[in-house]
Amino acid sequence: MIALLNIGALLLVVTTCHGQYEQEVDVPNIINSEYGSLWPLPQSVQISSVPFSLSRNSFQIVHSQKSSAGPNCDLLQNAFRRYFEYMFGFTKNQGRYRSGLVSEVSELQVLITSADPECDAYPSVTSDESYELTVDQPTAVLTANKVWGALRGLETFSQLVYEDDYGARSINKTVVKDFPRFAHRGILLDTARHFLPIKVIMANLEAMAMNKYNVFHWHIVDDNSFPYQSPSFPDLSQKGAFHPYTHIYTPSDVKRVIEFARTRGIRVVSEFDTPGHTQAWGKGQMGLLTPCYAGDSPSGTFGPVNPILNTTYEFMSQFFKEVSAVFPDAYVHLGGDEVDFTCWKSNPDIQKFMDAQGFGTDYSKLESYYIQKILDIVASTSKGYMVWQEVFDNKVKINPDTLVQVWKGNEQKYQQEMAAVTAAGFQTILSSPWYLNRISYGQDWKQIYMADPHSFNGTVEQKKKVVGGEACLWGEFVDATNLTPRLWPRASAVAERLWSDQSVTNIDDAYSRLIQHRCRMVQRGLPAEPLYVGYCDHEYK
Ligand code: CP6
Repeated sequence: MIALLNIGALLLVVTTCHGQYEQEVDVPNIINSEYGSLWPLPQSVQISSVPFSLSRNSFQIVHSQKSSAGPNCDLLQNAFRRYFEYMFGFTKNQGRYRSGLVSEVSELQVLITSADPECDAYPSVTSDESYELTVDQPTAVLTANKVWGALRGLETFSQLVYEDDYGARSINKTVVKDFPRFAHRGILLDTARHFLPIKVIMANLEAMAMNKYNVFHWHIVDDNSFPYQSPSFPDLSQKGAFHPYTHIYTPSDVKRVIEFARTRGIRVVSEFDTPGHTQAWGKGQMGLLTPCYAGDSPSGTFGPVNPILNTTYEFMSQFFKEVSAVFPDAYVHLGGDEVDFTCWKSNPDIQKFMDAQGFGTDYSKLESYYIQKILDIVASTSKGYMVWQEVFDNKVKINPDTLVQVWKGNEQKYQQEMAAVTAAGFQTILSSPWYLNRISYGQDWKQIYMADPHSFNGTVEQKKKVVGGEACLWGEFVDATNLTPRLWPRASAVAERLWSDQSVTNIDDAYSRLIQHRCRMVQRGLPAEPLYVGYCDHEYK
């Protein structure tokens, strides 16, 4: 009898959510992963072939009696509810069919071992996200030092649950020991090229949690609009947003996003990109941008932030003081990318300043002068900072704890850059291979998946400076209508690279797990695009 049940379980895994395929040359060879639908793959997993049943009516997620967290930990209470619904909420025949299995898992006990579970804390780059999970009958146990590991473990537990042909839930006897390979696993969303309603941002934070991402890089303003409502400078959004009331993020919107992210173990790092990419700032802050000249007179157009005026730095001091209070994360992203020197070159006052400073005609020195002052301003608010790679390339003096984001170039170029940044002793995160705003025909997730932040020539010390990576979804061609399918499941490929062990590179195994993971995201309400030909089991269940 037991043997028969085991075979039944194996067959279930085989028939779970894989694609139907025809005889075609480039049709992927679907092997069935021994890891089921787990994504990203945990550091260590043993899934046995022994299945247990789970029933909506009797199963509970509870605090272990030994846990330092209890029912007053809202973060966990809400996570318990969320994951219970993910495990039981989608079946059409809500538990009407009983599993034929004898043994049942009736409880998942969550045990936080550290004296301070960090229930009310904000996640940080040093947060402990490790956890261990043992699934057995009658109780499964999830052990973590902090709530952050418990969140990751709940996601893993929910991914181990599968549905049999009758709609009954099952889970196999399993042991998982897990922790992230990189501490910084981010997604950049751009809310300036198109306004993204906060419900879209939250849906993507939810998707991020399903993929064990932990940083939301909020590229909140840019040339095209300024949707961030600043209490100190209300004109910035009043005049610089696409619409002064509907297309803005009020202080309460920002708070809600930060809290939604926190309860999923996700940091919110805001980016206020200067001195370039600032056209929208100019509308609400007169005199901030450099007037461009046509010959001897101002042309009426404006360039980057004006770096030669005291008023610029007075404004920036006040502005970043506010920002550092609004966003609790220990880091602010200060941009510093793609500064166009044309306007600075045209302006006679700038030229005089360049002469006086002895910068000659090297405008990157002027850029450095500006960035230097901004970095000092932000450092005085006791925040750390992230910058785009140009700031390093232009030899700006940056604090030793600065995080340099590498975004330019092909594989050879970005590997050289990673080597240079880490050789200079700075920490870095990689984005170049993960510009998900770029689309191309075919299965581009494979290249995304194979790129690795450690694939450059460097010492062990240098490799330790790599904190992680970020997938970027720039917004020129993206708004609420197409954001989710453009990002998912391609961002899932990045997620596994950043969470799982470096050796996890089997593309066939990944394909098998990823199509199931993508179906799960669809089932959980996210319109994630298909990887290739096929279907999801839930379509006919
Ligand atoms: N906006 C800002 C952008 C980009 C960058 N900064 C960008 C550049 C090249 C590509 C996509 C986006 N749209 N502020 C560069 C970091 Cl391919």
